[in-house]
Amino acid sequence: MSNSVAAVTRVVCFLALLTLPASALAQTVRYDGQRVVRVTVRSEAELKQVLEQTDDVWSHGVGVGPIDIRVSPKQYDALQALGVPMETIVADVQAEIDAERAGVAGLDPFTSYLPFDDVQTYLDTLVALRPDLAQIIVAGTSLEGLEIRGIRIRGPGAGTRPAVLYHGAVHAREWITVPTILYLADQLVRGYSSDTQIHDIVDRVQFDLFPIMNPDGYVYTWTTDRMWRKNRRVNDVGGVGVDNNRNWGYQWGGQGSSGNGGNETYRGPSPFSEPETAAMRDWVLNNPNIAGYLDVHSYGELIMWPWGYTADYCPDHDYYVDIGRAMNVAIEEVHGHFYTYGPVYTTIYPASGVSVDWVYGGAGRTAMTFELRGSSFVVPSSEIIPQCEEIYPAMLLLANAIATPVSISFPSGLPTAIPPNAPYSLPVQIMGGSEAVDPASAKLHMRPLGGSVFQEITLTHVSGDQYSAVFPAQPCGPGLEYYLTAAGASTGIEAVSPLGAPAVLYSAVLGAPTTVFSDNFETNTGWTVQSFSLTGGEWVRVDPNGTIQGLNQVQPEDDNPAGVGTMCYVTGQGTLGGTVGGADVDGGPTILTSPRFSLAGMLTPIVSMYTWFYNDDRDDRLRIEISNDDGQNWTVLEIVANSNSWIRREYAVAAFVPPTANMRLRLSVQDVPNNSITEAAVDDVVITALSCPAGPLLGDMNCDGALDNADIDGFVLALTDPAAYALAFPDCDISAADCNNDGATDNGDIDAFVALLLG
Ligand code: 0X9
Ligand code: ZN
Repeated sequence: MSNSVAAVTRVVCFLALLTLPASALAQTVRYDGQRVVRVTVRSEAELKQVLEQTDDVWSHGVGVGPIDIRVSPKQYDALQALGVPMETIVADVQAEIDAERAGVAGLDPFTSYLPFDDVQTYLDTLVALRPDLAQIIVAGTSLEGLEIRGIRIRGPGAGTRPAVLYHGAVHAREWITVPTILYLADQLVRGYSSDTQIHDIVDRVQFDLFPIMNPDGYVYTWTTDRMWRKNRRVNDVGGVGVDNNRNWGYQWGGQGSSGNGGNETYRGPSPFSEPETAAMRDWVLNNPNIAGYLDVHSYGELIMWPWGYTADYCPDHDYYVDIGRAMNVAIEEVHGHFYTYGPVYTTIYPASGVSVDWVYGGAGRTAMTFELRGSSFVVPSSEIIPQCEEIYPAMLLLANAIATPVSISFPSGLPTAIPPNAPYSLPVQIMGGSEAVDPASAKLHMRPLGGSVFQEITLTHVSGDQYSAVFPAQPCGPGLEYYLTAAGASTGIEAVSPLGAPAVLYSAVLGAPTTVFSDNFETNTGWTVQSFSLTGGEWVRVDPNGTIQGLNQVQPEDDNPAGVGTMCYVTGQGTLGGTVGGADVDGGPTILTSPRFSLAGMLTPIVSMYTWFYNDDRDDRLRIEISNDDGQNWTVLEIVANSNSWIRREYAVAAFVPPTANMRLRLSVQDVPNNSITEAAVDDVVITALSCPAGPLLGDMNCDGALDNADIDGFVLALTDPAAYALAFPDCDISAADCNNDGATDNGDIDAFVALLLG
């Protein structure tokens, strides 16, 4: 068949499909009796056995640990025979697909899923509603000749402005991504005239939104195979489909991509070999005002950023953390769903040739990616609306972040503690971005920790872009929360720091942090070990010998690298050249208990420590507990699951037990039943608290220890003639006159003094 005949046939078939109601489009690939299981893989050897029992890995980060795989009944039986721990995520894939298909109805993208053409029609509908705001954009053409269509939304007015590019359905089967893009478009178009926030962002930012980046794959999931992921390329190396999220040209071909054309993560023959990725690349390059990019996937509830190809942090990691945390909070506020955030490599798995790596590393734009809701690629249509509602504020947040008119930063960092009873000034840098800064607009907003009303304090302009946020004198105590704002001079639009404020805030304690207890385990400070029914792996203080299982470090080779020295406590010293099972915990528990320490009278005591915990089958835990009655009763601080790296943990003691003079900590581990490799370690235990300087008794001007009328003369003298006061009361502290605690001795203290005298 010639190419043109093929094309005509395709069009005819396509038209034939269009005349049918969507629900009549029955996919021809069926998944009867197939299920998706989450298997906990315990070793490299087991991983090989497990992968032999599936044709479709749903989580592409395969390794020791949990993985999701689709299996036939026969494969499921084989897994059961292997005895690997697993749970069923989807009981019947075909039933799930059938239920989804039965629900397909009408043209509303938020009550059920829409086929490719209906998505296009919906975009046309939105454009027709507000042609003054919206237009159809086409990034290019897919391999099979479908348009990659989107919608551009921007308020009136000439001139370029910062833009964002968002798209869904890179992976064809991730249907829930499509309505989230449509929902954003819908909100912006319909809300422009009624919602001032939408009006404002649509005037400032251009939104280029493409619901379906992979049209051929998406159509194929409707006509033939609901579980199709890639595009529809017939590969020269065999197999069908290139993974459009492994085909981008930054560090293409590395870890987490495949050279095998039949593989779900096939990267293609060369970077940007696919028309869909090339079209998106060109869209980014041809629109240099695109400053923010978002690639929407499912599933897993994740917020991610570069890199995918390496575990190293990208240069803008801190900036991404700021946005990621604000998104996490914004999402959780809507329906309580918690989206984990971090770089692709460590948050989901290594992946090379992914879109965000190129858009950030190759084109220099802010690039993020989501994994949406679900425990399957088939998500019930009843979840479309809540999904759209919760991801919408996060989508707006990225647009806001890239379009902030000015930027706020802290050249000396942020304080964790502020000295009490005296004004404190924090250096702030405010730089112009798309606009100059309005210096008078720069403000500090602060409130007592957990308070409800913010006090507004205008920043002092030092010079140029340097400002100073002056916190008024505050009494010693748990502290305060705050955020900063500054506006652009021409529009008055505000930037906030931290992003997402006031839902997200900075905080600081008031007082001098002191170390109550600190142990790096280089010497014996009196920790004790007690074990029950233990056959191996008792807590011991050593310079550890590392042990390895497959690719995983089981016992660390070194003590906590962030601390000093070489020693820490581990559960059984590894034997050099020995097996991993030879020195891990068997039976138990084995319990490590600290010496007694006192937290009596301490403000906001904090316990911190570094722990290591490896458990290959994920069913054992490391328990960290605290006692305030010398070890008679114990309260759990945390139950730690597998996390085989040195991780710093921190606990605000008072949130668990009232601090007393009889505190102890303990860590316990067991492997019961004894069926796994279980190793724990602990290092650098530090306990800090705030101490409040004992100032003079306020108002006690003759320093006789009592507050009475005999203090009046001294008070008057202190206010009117400090030098005379110092002469008359040589042993007393004039700051006792600062009765309103604002750091100054002045007329502002009179009312407070009178109030103190009157009791
Ligand atoms: O493998 C992928 O491409 C992504 N996971 S998915 O299940 N949606 O296929 C993860 C790669 C990086 N993450 C995103 N780009 N969301
Ligand atoms: Zn995906």
